[in-house]
Amino acid sequence: MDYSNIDRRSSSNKKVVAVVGGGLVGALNACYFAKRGFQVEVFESREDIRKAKIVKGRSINLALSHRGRQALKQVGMEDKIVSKGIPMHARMIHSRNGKQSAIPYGKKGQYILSVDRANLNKELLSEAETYPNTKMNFDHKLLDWNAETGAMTFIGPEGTKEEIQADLIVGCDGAFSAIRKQFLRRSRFNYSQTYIPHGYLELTMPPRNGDFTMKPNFLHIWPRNTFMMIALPNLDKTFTCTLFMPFEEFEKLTTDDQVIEFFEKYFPDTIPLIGVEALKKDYFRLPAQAMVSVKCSPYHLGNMCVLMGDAAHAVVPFYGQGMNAGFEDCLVFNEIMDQLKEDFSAVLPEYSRVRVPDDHAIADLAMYNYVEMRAHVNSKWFLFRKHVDNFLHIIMPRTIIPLYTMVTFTRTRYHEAIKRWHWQDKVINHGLLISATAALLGGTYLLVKHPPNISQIPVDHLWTRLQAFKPF
Ligand code: FAD
Ligand code: EGU
Repeated sequence: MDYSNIDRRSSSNKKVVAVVGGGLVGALNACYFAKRGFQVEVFESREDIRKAKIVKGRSINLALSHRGRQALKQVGMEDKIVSKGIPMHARMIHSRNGKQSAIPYGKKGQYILSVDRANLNKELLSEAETYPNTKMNFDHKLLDWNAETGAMTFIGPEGTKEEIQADLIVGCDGAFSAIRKQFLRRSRFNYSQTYIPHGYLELTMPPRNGDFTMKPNFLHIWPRNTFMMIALPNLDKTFTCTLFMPFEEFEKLTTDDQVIEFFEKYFPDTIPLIGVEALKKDYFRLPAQAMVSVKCSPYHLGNMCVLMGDAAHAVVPFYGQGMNAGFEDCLVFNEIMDQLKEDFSAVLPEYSRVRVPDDHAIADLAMYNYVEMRAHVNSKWFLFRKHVDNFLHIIMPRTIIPLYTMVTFTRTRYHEAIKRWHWQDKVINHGLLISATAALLGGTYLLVKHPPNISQIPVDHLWTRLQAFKPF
């Protein structure tokens, strides 16, 4: 443990920071503020998940990539989390006929990790608790807060109301943030939310003979346009499959037989792996969950409140970046705290100025990818696009960098990744135009220089030749 920062600052720094929400981003933020020596109070509406018997919540596992790892590293948590993650070096594309094709994410060392959400959350909460200046308040649900005074009202474990005051409120209370409600009443606060027509459902693929039933070090994908399934490996040798499908379609499948029929049509190779009986049971265990995209700005209110993670920007999961972006929020805020010497009245507006364009950019990218996948991504198209991307990168490694590479394996600011992507598109289109023009000119030159003697070929022969030339 590195307490050097605290020792240096704690004597002068006794400000109280209230972190509202003890989910992934809240728990990480608690570590960041505790490391700086603040008096940290975490308020979480649920009970302590480390003691809970059943943990309900969203997605069982998540893809952790570079941005998230960098943010964990800063509080000394990277190795601990990575050691319990399962590397995924490539995607495995499953075609309808059962064929599997692997497409690497990049070079050897470039992989993403499948991590268990509950474990990640527990480890971060425990890490935050190792700082003596952190206090955890579970079973504390924020009801409301006063944006004039900063006073927060919580419902405590016995149903009693508690009033609490802090110097800084950090809203990490997720996509339906209660902290954000006060922002909505302010002038010049922008807000938009969009529910996509798709829902998601999680299914478990059990191990067989104590081992994984599919190759573990891959992100398995079944792209079927409107329907899509993704599977990530778990340490217990199961896979968690996430089925994405329009709610309309979920509603059509009401009986066991319809479910099996549907899987036989679209995901036949998964039936024996999940098991017919398990599939029938799992499918109806929970209703399909909704996905929402939330954008807002600014992320701060005066010099006393700031939003991070899903509370600031819920994104659809089609880039595997929601948590990674939320973790990077903490890292960026920390960098600005260094630059501006922890002066909240300067740090908060600067954080909004720097971070809003990037979080909006990843929200847009995730939504764009959702539309793209739904519109025309079957397994052939997916394979083709990734091969083209990789090919262009190999022939022009410094000019063309695939978008997912910038997003997943670098800390290139999200909005700059988009800019660069548009620029690369232009370069590619110019390249194509130049090649086409050169081919046309070259071809014309050769024809002029060596004209074929058409008069010697019978007309009907020419016609059959022309017919044989079918470009489509
Ligand atoms: P949350 O995890 O929602 O945590 C918010 C916390 O606040 C909760 O603990 C909640 O109990 C608490 N809370 C809420 N209201 C109150 C209140 N009033 N008072 C007190 N506490 C409160 N991201 C990735 O990076 N990679 C992936 O592969 C990935 N896959 C995903 C797959 C799916 C299907 C989904 C839906 C999301 C996925 N995400 C992924 C996104 C990721 O789950 C979120 O971005 C991440 O959980 C955000 O963390 P958070 O802490 O901001 O919010
Ligand atoms: C969705 C749900 C493949 C976990 C986007 C790729 C995701 C994840 C992709 C979920 C896809 C889609 C990328 C990663 C990742 C790909 C990515 C999506 C993890 C563009 C637990 N996406 N996801 N892109 O490139 O950059 O492999 O639930 F199918 S990881 Cl939708 Cl890298």
